[in-house]
Formats: sequence, structure tokens, C-alpha cells
Amino acid sequence: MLTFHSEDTKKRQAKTELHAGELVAPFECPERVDIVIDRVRKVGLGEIRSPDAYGLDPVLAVHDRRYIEFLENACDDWAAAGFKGEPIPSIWPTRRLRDDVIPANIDGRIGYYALAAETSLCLGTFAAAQASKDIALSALDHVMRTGEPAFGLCRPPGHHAAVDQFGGYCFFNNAAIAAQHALNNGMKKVAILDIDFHHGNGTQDIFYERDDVLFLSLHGDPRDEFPYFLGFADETGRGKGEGFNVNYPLPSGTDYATWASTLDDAIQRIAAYQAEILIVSLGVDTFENDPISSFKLKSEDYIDCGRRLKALGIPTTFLLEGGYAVEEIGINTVNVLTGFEG
Ligand code: SP5
Ligand code: ZN
Repeated sequence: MLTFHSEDTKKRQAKTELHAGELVAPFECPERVDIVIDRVRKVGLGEIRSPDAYGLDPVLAVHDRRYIEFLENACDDWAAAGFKGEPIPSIWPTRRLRDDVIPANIDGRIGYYALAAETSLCLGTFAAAQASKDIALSALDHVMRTGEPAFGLCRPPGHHAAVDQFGGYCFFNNAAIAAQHALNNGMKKVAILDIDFHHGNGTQDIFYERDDVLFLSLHGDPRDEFPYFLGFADETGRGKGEGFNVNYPLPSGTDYATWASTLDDAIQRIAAYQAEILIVSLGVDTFENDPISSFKLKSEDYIDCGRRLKALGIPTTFLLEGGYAVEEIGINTVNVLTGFEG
């Protein structure tokens, strides 16, 4: 299987994450990329290619123009305001406040465009997010051209990013950008299967009223887990999108037996939909030793997961999302891919 990879994904080197009331070193760190690519090389997964440059048009097909401009300039605006730390929001247009006025002051504007406060911005973030979506698009294009699978070693991840919001370590929604690109290039039915531990709120939101993208997500029950405010089972889509959004919230402590039988239900729905292309939002924060998550998958389980996905027989693009047990992120991610290769 081809891997798409770029060193530019490591240009995001934030110093801080707001975690449990403290500023800590971010869980979503550049070393994740090195460890995954080392494992790809070690197992001989296949050729490693650099992505093509697609520019911002495919991003504009999914995200709001002013949001993109905000991301590009936020660090400069923050510094110009005299703020010393990394950009972090401290106020949002929550219930009983207005969300129809975009603040001029960067302190307010960052809250308008953020869905969470843990994700600090930093100077290299925009460049890394661009590399990440280029990787997703290159992988998707390879799959569309050849029918062969591909792995996009995306970083930063994307599935929490909504039309005009960043957060959960995500800025551009790589899976959504790739899915829209597939539709714009002749595909009629795309499925996105999100197996990251966290609900893919951004992806769900982007396609919620549409029937040309089937979105399915297995994740920690939002009553207990980030992003808390989306990802419940009764969110099934709206309008012509009704029935094209499927959430599988699962309890803390979920092991592979339960997780895999849930995966099989999702796989059956993808088959029934007759998707022409499958995008897997591949997070491995379902791992038993993940520092911020609560499922109990073991390294060998990821091989079996890959095998089950292969049985669908649909051209498949894997895009990296989360996974914070950094020592094992290479083994776990690549196990899915080798399981898929058979
Ligand atoms: C792409 C991705 O996996 N993003 C995850 C973002 C999660 N950010 C907030 C995590 C809050 C963790 N709370 C720790 C609770 C310990 N069980
Ligand atoms: Zn996650």
C-alpha cells in the first residue's frame, strides 16, 4: 500500500495544551509522524510518496473563507495584540450570547472560531494543516485513479474541525476535504468510517444534511468523553441527509469484542449504501494504553480490524486522526494497514 507523507506536517510545534487546568506539552506532537513513518518503513508497507500541492480551493469547498483567513493570521494578530503566550480562546458565543457578530479583537475572534480550548495555535500550524490536507487529497486521488488502497499520514488530524471551527487538535477536516474532492471528481456515493476514539463532530456536521456522504462513527459515549456535545445515537441526519449519519457511542472500558461487533454493523451499512469509495478516519486512540482515552483495544486487534475492512471490497483511503500512546502509534496504525493488505 502507498503511504503519503510530508515533513511539513511537523511544522506545527505548539508548546502548550490546556489539560486538566494546566498547560502541558501537547499530546498531539510531531514525533507521532516520525514513529508512524518508521514503522511503515520497517514493515515494508510499500512506497512512500510526497503529496502534491492542491492549494486552498479544496479547503474552500468545505470550510468558511473567513475561518481559513483567521487561521492563517491568528498568530500574528495575537502577537500584535501584545499577548505573550500561545493563542488560546477564553470566551465563546455560548448559550444566551450572540453568534452573529464576528469580533474584531483577536481575543474574541479566536473564541468565535474555536470549539474547544485545549488546542493552542502556533506559527507553523497553518503550514502543517495545509500539508495534512494535501496528503489526504493525494491519497484519495491515488485510490480514485487506481482502485488500490492508500494511507495518508495526516497531521494535524482533522475530524473535529467543522465548517468554521478548530479544536480537538484539528484545523482542516482532511477526511471531509477528501470526500468532497471525490464527489467533485465523479464519485456519487462516499462513505466515511470514523474509528478514532472521539466522535468526528466536524465531519458529521459538514455532511449532516447530505445523502452523498454516509458518515459512521464509533466512539466514546459523549456523556463521558470529548467532544461531549455531539455524537449521540439519535443524531441520524437531517432533511435529505436523514439516515446518512450513524453514531455508535460506546462505554468506557469497551474491549475489542464489543468494538468489533459494532464495527461489523457499520461495515454492513456501508455495503448496503453501495459506497464507491471508503475513507477511514483512522485514529488509534482506542488503544488500551492511550493517555486520554478509555477503550481497551490491544495492538493485535488492529490487524483484525484491517482484515474486516478489507472484506468490504471497496477502494479505501486511510487517513490518520488521533492516537497518543506515542511509542505504540506506529505499530497500531500500521497493523490496521497490514491487516487490510492480508
Ligand atoms: C483527533 C483527536 O483525537 N482529538 C482529541 C482531542 C481531545 N482533546 C481533549 C481531551 C480531553 C481529555 N480528557 C481527559 C479525560 C481522561 N479520561
Ligand atoms: Zn481522538
